[in-house]
Amino acid sequence: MDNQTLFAAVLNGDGKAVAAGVRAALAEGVPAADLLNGVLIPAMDEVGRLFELRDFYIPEMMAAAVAMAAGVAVLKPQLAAAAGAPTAGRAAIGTVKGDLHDMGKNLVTMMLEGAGFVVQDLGVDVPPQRFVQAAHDGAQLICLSALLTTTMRQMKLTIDALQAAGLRGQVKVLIGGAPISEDFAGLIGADGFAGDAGAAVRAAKRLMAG
Ligand code: B12
Repeated sequence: MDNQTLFAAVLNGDGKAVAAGVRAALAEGVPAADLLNGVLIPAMDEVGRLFELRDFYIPEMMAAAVAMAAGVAVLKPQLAAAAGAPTAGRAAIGTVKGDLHDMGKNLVTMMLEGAGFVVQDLGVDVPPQRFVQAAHDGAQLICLSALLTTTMRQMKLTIDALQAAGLRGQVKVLIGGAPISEDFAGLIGADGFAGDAGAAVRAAKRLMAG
């Protein structure tokens, strides 16, 4: 299956074809990161574009997400192995309150685990107090994901809640998600931002080092 067919299979929400296509490409020696960054993620960007144009509605967007997840599941062992050597560090990650998008978070989780972090995945729609609890429980790195402009402010509320609980000095806060930028991270007082899962690992290591 060529890249175009794989791309189309994600758009069609055909998880079986996506998993088979990814397996075949890996067998041909295509690097896992190329399949992820060159085909699967661009396919989701196209889904977002079609949704904006109202060519796609929620069911199509959902089906494409499930199909992409089927491909990511096949890539998981290789992506994790490529992430690097073990590093000490305990992280907690979640998609902020009001936000149900979890694929970016799951990829970041996978890559952090591959890099040797012990990661507690708090899931989606996570209220600030849940992150505070994770910090109480010993997480050194709090990772926040948001995909909606309307939920970005939950990141600031989470940082405020860590501050109010007296834990802000003990943890580093790393944020990401499609609408998030370095500037926004600076604005709300986060310690770091990363635009993709590979960069998230580099940022996490940098934050743990100092
Ligand atoms: C799939 C999808 C859905 C699926 C989600 C399924 C799931 N299990 O996640 C469903 C159908 C449920 C959905 C629902 C909605 N969605 Co939606 N969705 C998308 C879509 C098409 C893809 C998102 C995705 O998974 N991308 C692939 C992943 C791998 O990329 P990523 O999340 O950006 O993550 C990467 C980086 O950002 C970064 N990263 C992510 N998190 C973190 C965290 C940390 C700590 C770090 C360091 C890095 C990092 O690393 C990741 C890996 O490289 C986007 C369009 C887009 N291009 O983003 C719209 C999009 C995000 N959705 C949108 C909207 C409007 C909605 C709805 C409000 C629609 C509605 N009317 O109901 C609902 C909201 C539901 C809710 N409360 O959350 C809009 C948001 C617009 C805006 N500006 O706010 C978008 C942009 C579509 C569009 N173009 O209009 N959606």
